[in-house]
Amino acid sequence: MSRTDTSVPRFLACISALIATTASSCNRQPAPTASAPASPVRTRTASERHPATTTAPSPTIVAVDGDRPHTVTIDLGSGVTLPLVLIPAGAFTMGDEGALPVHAVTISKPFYLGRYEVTREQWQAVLGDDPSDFVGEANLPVESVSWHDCQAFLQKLHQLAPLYEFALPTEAQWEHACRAGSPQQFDVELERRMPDSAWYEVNARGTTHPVGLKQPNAWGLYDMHGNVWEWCADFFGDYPADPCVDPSGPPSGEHRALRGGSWNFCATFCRAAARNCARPDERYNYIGLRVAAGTRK
Ligand SMILES: [Ca+2]
Repeated sequence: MSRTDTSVPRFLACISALIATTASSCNRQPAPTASAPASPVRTRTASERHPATTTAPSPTIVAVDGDRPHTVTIDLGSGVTLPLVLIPAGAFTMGDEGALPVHAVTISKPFYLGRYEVTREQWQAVLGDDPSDFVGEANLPVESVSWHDCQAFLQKLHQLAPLYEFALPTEAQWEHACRAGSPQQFDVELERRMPDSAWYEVNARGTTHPVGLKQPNAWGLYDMHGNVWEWCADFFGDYPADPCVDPSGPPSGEHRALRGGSWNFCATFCRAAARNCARPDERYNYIGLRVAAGTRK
């Protein structure tokens, strides 16, 4: 598999990708990178975080639909659950005119993906703390979590539900799930549909919102567009030009990939193909996560 020029430093690659995905009507939001965060937010220390208030959960799988479940719901204890949707295998065209090169991708096997962004109460049920800047409803998406924080969450989640291997989705898995079978390359209708399908800078009123209030996509996933950016597993880097199967990004890098846009970004950043990135130790109140999972063999 060949790749485009990888001699560009990762930091510059990150910046250039953001410039490429920024429409002329939306060029006042700078990139959320180490040197230029996208909004006036801060990274909080552990001592500033909200104290733990939950006891140890007792998770079990509480709902399976059929022999090959379309959805599973994992019990995290204390009445908190984590619904997952089975995403089918399939081929799609990854990227668009703002995220080049457009290339053919095959996802070779089904996987599970969170129906919603991980919420404050789910994070607290698993790890016992609440790092979010925005407090209020328990089903607000968790934010102010680093990529490394997410690994700790996923590791603990696996201990609680050992039938599943939990991970962040790859960028390819995320975009496959976001497109939900749509062949459309550049979503020209996105601006029109955004108020119904996403919390973004036009309607979010400067804050996150409880998950699941907007219309889901064709595969039943909520808030794939907007609310909070979602960490992906991949190092951030240039796309391959050739067709590939189950791509997982470059082997190394300084930044990790982000997808989906957020409450403080405009519509073009919420495209299925739009890319962003941040250093894995950075925490911002517009970055959260969504869980991917496979069945353990
Ligand atoms: Ca989102």
